[in-house]
Amino acid sequence: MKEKNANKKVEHIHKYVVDNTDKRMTTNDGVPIHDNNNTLKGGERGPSLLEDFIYQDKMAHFDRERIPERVVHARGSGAHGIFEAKADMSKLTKAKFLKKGTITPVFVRFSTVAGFKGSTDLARDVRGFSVKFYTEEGNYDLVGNNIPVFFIQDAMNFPDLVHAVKPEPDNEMPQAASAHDTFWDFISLMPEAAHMIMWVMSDRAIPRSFRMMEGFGVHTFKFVNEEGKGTFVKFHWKPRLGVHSVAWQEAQKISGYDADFHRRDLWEAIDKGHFPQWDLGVQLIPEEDEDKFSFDLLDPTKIIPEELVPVQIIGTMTLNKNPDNFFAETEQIAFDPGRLVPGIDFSNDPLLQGRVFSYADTQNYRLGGPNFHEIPINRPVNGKHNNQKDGFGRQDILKGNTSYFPNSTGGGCPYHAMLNGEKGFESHAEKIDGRKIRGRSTSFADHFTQARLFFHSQSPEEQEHIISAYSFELSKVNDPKIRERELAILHQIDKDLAKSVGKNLGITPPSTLDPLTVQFAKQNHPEYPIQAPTPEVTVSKALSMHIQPGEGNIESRKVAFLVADGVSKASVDEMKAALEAEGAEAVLVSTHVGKMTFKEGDTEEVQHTFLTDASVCYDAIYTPEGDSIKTLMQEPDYFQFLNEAYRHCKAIAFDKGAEKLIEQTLIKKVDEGIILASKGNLTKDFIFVMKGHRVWEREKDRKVAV
Ligand code: HDD
Repeated sequence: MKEKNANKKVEHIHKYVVDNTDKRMTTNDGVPIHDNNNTLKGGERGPSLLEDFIYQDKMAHFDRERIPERVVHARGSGAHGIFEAKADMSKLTKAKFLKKGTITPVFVRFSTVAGFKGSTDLARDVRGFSVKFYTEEGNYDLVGNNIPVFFIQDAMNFPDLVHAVKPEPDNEMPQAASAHDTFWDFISLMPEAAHMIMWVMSDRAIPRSFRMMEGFGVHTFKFVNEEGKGTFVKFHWKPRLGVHSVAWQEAQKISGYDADFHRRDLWEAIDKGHFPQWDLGVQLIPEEDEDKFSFDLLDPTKIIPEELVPVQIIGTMTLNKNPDNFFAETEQIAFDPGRLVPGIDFSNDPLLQGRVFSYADTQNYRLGGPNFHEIPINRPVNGKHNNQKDGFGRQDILKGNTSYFPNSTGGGCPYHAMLNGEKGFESHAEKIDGRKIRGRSTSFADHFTQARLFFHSQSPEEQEHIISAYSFELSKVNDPKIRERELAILHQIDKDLAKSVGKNLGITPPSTLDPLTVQFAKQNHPEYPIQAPTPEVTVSKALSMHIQPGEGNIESRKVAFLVADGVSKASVDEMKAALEAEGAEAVLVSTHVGKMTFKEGDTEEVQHTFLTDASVCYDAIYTPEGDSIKTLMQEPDYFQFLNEAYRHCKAIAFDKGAEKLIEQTLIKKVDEGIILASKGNLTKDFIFVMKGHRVWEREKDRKVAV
């Protein structure tokens, strides 16, 4: 078979793909079904008969169609793709899939964390970024997030964190939201969460698209080379489309217009051939430099600023095929940071060490037992050979009478790699010498320096969004003591930040940490609070998402063309051609679906209307010229489109004759993001502004509230 965009894994699972086209319906045993509408009855109006095995076959399967959703990251979307290694890393790692020029199939799953499986894509939340590499030496899973740090430092706290953020246990509210008492109670008692929370309150937690977010392995891992030498490594995924977000008010509205916004965006992009790409970057730290920094490399609440250790690009991932079946692939894929291949190893990060148990354990439960490795999407492309046998759902038929090792009956097979002079996975032979303790290193006790670094690295507009996010979330908290406790933490990070949030909450921020916060922190660090070490950098450019007009690209961005019958085809076509030349997409939004007639007499089918769509679902807005302008003048929802786009700092273009519509909007100033045909080059200027993602300048004096 040669499927479009096939790779070794896609070919590997092809034998399991079922196509019902032209096939007769059968039971699960292959018995042809004559009538799939009626149960077997005693007489036309009579009772159903127990012997109706065809009904039972159908219903019994249906009754078991749901499996437990993931305890976290339940809501996700996935795609197939390939990873191409592009740099020579052989001095540092023996991982074969990282050998320059090697192409490895991957399956990626993006997710939100807190919401249930059917919750909105646009929740304020961390996004999961999991990649399964089907390498020639087995599956390697890089199970990361779109935020480079984590809430907690030790896996022991993970169930508590998740219980706190999930809907509250008595009334199961709220859904897919952290804005509630139990979450902020936990967070305000866990100062180690301060850094991650700052990221979650930033626009990073409401991405424009899965395709426009970074991914991070979070922990420090290890590369191990042929000689057994280790090098610390942090993994970064850098999206080719740039890192972009929506605004919080947009996120809330998008959830209503299209709760599947991110899922649809990924699916449609791949379907249309806009294959999303990420470069894989690494920060490398020689083992000798482990103690060189003001923070601990093993602490998952810390980044290594890119100014200290630059990110080197070592490969590129391209997602180029949608799954054939959501459940079989995206739902049943089992990720596990404990799946390593030779050349990559864990560090001693206590969060990572704890994860290694949890994932395999949860898959055993969620996927119904120990044979989840045999589900097609989870199978390694290089095959598996061992003496594991039996168990629920076993698929492989193990040949012969031998299922133990050592054996002579099976010729000693499957054999240990070492017996044949080959090499299997060998753990990095790190020297370990310590007492057993339940505790934490003092080097993990500085909780605020990097939260401050993040806040200070943001643009003024990004900082404003962070202030609004804290204000929104804490306003939803009912217990005033919790609000005040969190404000005390903010005061430790940045006094102005605390003051601004405090103003919105009607509280003066306390100047010292709450005694309860200190009491809990002391349980991990008896000497808490410590004197924070001096950081190497206080601002890091890589932490801000903001770019200048013209700086980014507009590939696959969606532009709403606001039209009605009588619109000029020439005006539509010219802008469309210019946008498509840059990879962007024009979508006609009109007063009605169905046939729309152009001024020139041609017609076009329209799928989107002012009723079904809103400007929050688009990146930029264009009003072409034509007789349609008269209709739009009478259309309140047209003005709502413009006002909202203006509020959210988007590029808005008007062709000849359309600019008079501005008078009826809330646009009071024709800034650089309002592009008029009468001033300059309409298409070029529009694209230039779109390339800056938003016209942030506008936030300063915008007075529009829609
Ligand atoms: Fe986790 C799922 C990412 C800490 C326990 N986690 C899960 C997924 C992602 C992450 C992306 C979804 C995988 C998928 O798409 O199927 N988790 C992280 C990151 C963490 C992290 C980046 C910190 C750096 N997780 C973490 C800890 C524990 C877990 C400390 C427990 C000790 N995570 C799980 C889990 C999940 C999971 C319970 C739920 C479903 C699954 O594993 O497959 O095992």
